[in-house]
Amino acid sequence: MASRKLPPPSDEGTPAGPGRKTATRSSSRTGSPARAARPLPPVGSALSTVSGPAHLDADPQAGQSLQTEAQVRLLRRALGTQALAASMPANRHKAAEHGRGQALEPVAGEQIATPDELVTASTVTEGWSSHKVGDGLQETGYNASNESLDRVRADATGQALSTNQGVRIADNQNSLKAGLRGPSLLEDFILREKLTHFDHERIPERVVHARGSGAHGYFECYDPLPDLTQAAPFAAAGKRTPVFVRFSTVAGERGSADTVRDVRGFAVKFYTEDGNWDLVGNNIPVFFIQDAMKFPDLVHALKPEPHHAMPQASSAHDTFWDFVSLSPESTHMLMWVMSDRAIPRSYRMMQGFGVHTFRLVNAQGESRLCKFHWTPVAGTHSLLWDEAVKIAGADPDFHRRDLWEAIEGGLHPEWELGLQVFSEEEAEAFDFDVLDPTKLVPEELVPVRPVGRLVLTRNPDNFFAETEQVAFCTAHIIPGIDFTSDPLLQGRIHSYVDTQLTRLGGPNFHEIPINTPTAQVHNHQRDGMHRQVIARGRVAYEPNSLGGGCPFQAGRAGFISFPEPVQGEKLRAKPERFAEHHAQARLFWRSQTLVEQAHVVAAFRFELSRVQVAAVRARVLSQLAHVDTRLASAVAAGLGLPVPEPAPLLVPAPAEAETDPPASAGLSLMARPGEGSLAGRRVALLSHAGMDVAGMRSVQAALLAAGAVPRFIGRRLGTLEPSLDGEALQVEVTLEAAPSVLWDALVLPDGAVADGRGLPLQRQPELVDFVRDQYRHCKPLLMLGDAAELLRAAGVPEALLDGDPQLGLFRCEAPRDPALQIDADSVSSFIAALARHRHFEREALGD
Ligand code: HDE
Repeated sequence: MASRKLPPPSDEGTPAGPGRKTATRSSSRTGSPARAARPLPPVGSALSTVSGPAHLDADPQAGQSLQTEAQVRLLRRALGTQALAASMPANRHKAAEHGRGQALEPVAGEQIATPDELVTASTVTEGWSSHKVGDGLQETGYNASNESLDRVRADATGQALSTNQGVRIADNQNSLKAGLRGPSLLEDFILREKLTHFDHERIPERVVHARGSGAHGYFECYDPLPDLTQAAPFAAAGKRTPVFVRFSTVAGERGSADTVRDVRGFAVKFYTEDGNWDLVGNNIPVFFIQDAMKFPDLVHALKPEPHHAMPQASSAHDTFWDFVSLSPESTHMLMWVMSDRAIPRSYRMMQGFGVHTFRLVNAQGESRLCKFHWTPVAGTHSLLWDEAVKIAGADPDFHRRDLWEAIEGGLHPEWELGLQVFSEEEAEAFDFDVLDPTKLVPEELVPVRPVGRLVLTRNPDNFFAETEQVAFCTAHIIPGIDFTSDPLLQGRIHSYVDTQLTRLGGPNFHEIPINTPTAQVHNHQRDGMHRQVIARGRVAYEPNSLGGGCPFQAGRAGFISFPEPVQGEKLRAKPERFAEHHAQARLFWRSQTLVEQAHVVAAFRFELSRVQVAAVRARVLSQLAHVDTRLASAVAAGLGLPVPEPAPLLVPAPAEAETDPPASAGLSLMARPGEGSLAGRRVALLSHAGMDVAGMRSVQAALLAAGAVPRFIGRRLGTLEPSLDGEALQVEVTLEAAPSVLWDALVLPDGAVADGRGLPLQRQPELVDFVRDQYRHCKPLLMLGDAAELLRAAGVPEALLDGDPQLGLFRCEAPRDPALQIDADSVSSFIAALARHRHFEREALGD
């Protein structure tokens, strides 16, 4: 039984809406004999759908002599329509379609109010109600499909199975057969509907960015920015705009692993009252190419090679490096992609960038240029390559799980939005072109101004309906934001809408609930595959008088493109200033710490060692030689190659090729350690029979209080033998289910010398490996009591090569008497070290 009580359906053709009277001959509307003496209006024409008299009797009393309610309503509509059309004798705004002045100051369209809703309705029977059609009393001028997602959220609790036509299914186990052992019958519509739907469950995956995860949340503005932009999200301090955000990898297919080396997508859909604004960015502020014309080539080179469809989700193959080594403009981006930016620890711990230079436009029509930056409150942290590779096997959903778990656990991921705002004149003075998407604007030239925060508060109900069907389009902008002529951005304005036509099956993808704006949608676009909206009325064109001119153009209240002066010849070529390709790659290299530089070298070595064609390797090295000789020689050494001559510069670099500044601190991952919280950090509490449970429990409590996610991990699930203090412990997860790479830190219990069966822990290879990997991946370790023994057995050195004491290894005398507190100082030092993420000083740099 449906829980919502609806009024009983009325018979077709019977008016039942409030205030509507059933038409009978005795109805007061049908008139008294005295009234019947009045001349009958041309009711036959009102009842017809073609042609009509030269003049309609506009006598408001005319309807009183009619016989039925339908006649009354039809005539009422005909009279009202005539009056409405007559009130617009001409298209007064035709002149406003011409000339520059009109473009800058478009007029608002003419709007005529009609006192009678029926005049603009599709039918005069819209008030004839039933469960299905409703009572037709919807708010005129309103589009109910813009309501919250609740309107399409379905809940089957307490409901019987049904077909898609709502017929209840008696048996969901057996197909309909001619006899128990006989063939299935063609008439089994239940089986056929089920199989047919299943057969078509998949839609094409995104051409790029196929693998992703999304979440709902809000953007909150710190201070209004009326001087800069009229964009709705920045209108008032504390204003919250709902958002849906999708993070993604680029190269891999929908089911590929999260932790591959790749750029990450960072796409934000703002549902503003002025329409949807999509800021479709990446976690790297620059791109491989400078012109949309090269995007299909780039992606074809990056994707699995077409003959054998390998490798999956990896740039470490010949075609990618062939392409980029012949495209020196990609050198800067390659530096970022070979850095640890391309293997983030979590979506929550990476920056986001709009990449292109955009425009902000204020209400006075003044414009400034702008770059968008998202900075994670949790800081920028990455995995190590060895870890990323192992995680891809241990948990391919590592980033998806992390995001989901954090949000479900109430640890709402947060980023600060910052703007770099500058004028066209300032941009002219830079030694690069701001329309070139392979260049960033160093923060030393233009500081980042914080303007608001993004908070993710809610996971989607359904991955397909929301995360898969969400359609981000760079063309989705709102008043206050505008494009620049960046030739990569210009191509994207086309591509995103276009790709949805195939992926989401037609031009109505904006009606899929996750894509519908919260702003009202009214236009004359009609029909097409999967149309949802039932547009009321007969008018689907503009100008019109029959719909009272509605929907009318908004004039100054609508989107007005910034009147950027454009002139010149029609040319297929790049600006000369786009020819410089290495200065910002060098800026990036110089701005990295030694550890980060070592990781960049290792990544180039790895990728190029997977390449088979030696000439391609050499060509990459000849590009790196332009960036830095130390970088080029370190990569060359790993490949057994000599340091090559720098590649000839086929296009002379512009004179001002040196970067200003020579280094930019903010380009290092280490520049943003975060606010020091442990939110969502996973800590393994190693457990075995005979261990000291009380000590571990107090560490567990301290970690939980700090926001981390500690879990007891052991060789087997189940209850451990009671410990010395008699406390039993449930193992929560096994070493197989969650190997070392899935944890941010490790705590070893007191009593580590042997497990309850007397088997020395040192002789248990999986434990030794676990400890070794934790150490190798520079993670903090806390050892209670005698646990240091296990560390020694795992071959973990107690001091660094240069004799410095180890950082990130903490010892703590755990009292076996549960009444005594564990050494709180060691635990807090361990927690502080965990917040710092890693102890890279353990890594032996060099070679
Ligand atoms: Fe995209 N890109 N892209 N891209 N892109 C797509 O749109 C494209 C570019 C980015 O989570 C596609 O809906 C062209 C730069 C993200 O759903 C497609 C060019 C940046 C996402 C497309 C670029 C991006 C996409 C594939 C060069 C960073 C995922 C499916 C002119 C600023 C959005 C889809 C999501 C997705 C085209 C370059 C970011 C084919 C033609 C630069 C985050 O339309």
